[in-house]
Amino acid sequence: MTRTEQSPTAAGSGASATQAFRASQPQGTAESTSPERVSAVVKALLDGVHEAIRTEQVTYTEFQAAKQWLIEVGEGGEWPLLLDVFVEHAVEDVASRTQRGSKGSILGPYYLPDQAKLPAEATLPMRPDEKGTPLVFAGQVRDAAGRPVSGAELDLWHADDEGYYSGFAPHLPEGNLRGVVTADEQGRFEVITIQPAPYQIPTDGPTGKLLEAAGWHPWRPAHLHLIVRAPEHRPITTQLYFEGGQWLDSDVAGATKPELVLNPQPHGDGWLRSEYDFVLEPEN
Ligand code: MBD
Ligand code: FE
Repeated sequence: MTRTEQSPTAAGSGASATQAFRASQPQGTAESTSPERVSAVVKALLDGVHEAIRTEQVTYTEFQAAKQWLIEVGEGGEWPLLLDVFVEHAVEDVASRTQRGSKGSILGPYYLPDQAKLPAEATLPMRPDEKGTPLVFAGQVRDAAGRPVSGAELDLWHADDEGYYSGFAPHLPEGNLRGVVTADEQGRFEVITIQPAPYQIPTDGPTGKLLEAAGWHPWRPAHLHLIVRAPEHRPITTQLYFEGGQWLDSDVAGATKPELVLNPQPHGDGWLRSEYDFVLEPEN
């Protein structure tokens, strides 16, 4: 076995994230963008780059270092990680302007489709000795008029107690801490899982190298990822954080919102329980 197969290195998770992203993309997305649109967006982007170069009086040495680093981002398969950490929150901001249901947040690089289908009361797939504080996550999905959305789906995924995601860290079983929960007739769900740890950007890859070079910390606060969907409703991609959690005020990915913070309460013998309700708006 090579090192990347045994331990969750940047190269391992980066390559997997690139593969997962490619597999998730419908064909023809780029081809369908009009020349006018490409021209407008790329011009604005380049204007921003040129402006930064002039303002900061960027030197040839710095320009060539940047080129070298960008090549490494591609070679390490870290484009999904880098873009989701530093750019996606602005795209989500634009998308959310037309969103009236529950607040959304960024998808990030570690979503995997087609996970285990689970009933409304379920335990996420986990190892028999899964570490971490047990957490009951319960709530209800309603529509904009306050009616329960029967049979809504919660596609749920999160890191383990060491901050690693299954599918992107070779020591974890496939599908660990991932599942698609179908809510009951009342739109209710109750899921048993464990509280995830904060996530650290791998320090041994180009994204980590940039963070270190800039003196920025590499952390995201602990979070649950969700896509909540139901027929004829606009799906919500979101994340939920934990009250008092470290890095909540300085998420490296800039993806926290005050509405997305859970406040879990003690629930029996060392367990936590948290409730969160979702509101889905009609499609279009
Ligand atoms: C994550 O776990 C994540 O959610 C995002 C957005 C970026 C990097 C790692
Ligand atoms: Fe995440």
